[in-house]
Amino acid sequence: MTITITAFEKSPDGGKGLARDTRVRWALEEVGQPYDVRLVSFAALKQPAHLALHPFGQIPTYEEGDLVLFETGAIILHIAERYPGLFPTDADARSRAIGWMFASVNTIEPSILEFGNARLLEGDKPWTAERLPIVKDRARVRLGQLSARLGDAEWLDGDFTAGDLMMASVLLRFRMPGLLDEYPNLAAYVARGEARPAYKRAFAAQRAINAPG
Ligand SMILES: N[C@@H](CCC(=O)N[C@@H](CS)C(=O)NCC(=O)O)C(=O)O
Repeated sequence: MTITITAFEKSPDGGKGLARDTRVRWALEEVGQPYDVRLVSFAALKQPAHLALHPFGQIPTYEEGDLVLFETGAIILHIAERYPGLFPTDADARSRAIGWMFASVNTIEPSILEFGNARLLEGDKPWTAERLPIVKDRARVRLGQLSARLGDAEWLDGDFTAGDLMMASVLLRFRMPGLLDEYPNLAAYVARGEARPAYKRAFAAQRAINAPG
């Protein structure tokens, strides 16, 4: 069955892999599933045709036969359940991997989104200079906790799983403000993710659209 995902016609990050279609591409590359990409403009995201697929008018979406999904956590959970390669066979280990997927989007990602909003959307407000360091420190708390748990391990819980794929994808967002490099083990963890051939293919595919030539 053909898999079709949506991605930005022109990603605001210019192809640095931060747009969330990259994590879906990565998952599909890990499990060896081919996919088509439908590019969507910002205007089209908010039009009825796209809103029928994604109620919040965002990318990525995922279509496979009659199935339509939005939310990268749900999409990657689906891919990991349907195709071998991203979940351990042991049932408990699989549940723990799902736990890390939730942690990535529910515990770690909000802190970098809050920082981004404070810097970009509220950057001109009089309170920004005071608020930014507070928000940045809040992100550091989460990164510090994650760093302590990862320690010297290669991946979060044994072999690479969908939990690592999600976590490394989320952590990439902490690189640009310089936060990731404050935690060398997390920076190395992300680099291990980026070194995977499946990630490289996913990154190259999104980059070819957003930064051709
Ligand atoms: N929680 C959602 C977030 C999706 C999201 O924020 N997508 C961004 C691109 S990475 C988007 O479409 N932004 C445009 C908008 O919100 O108008 C997920 O993980 O899929």
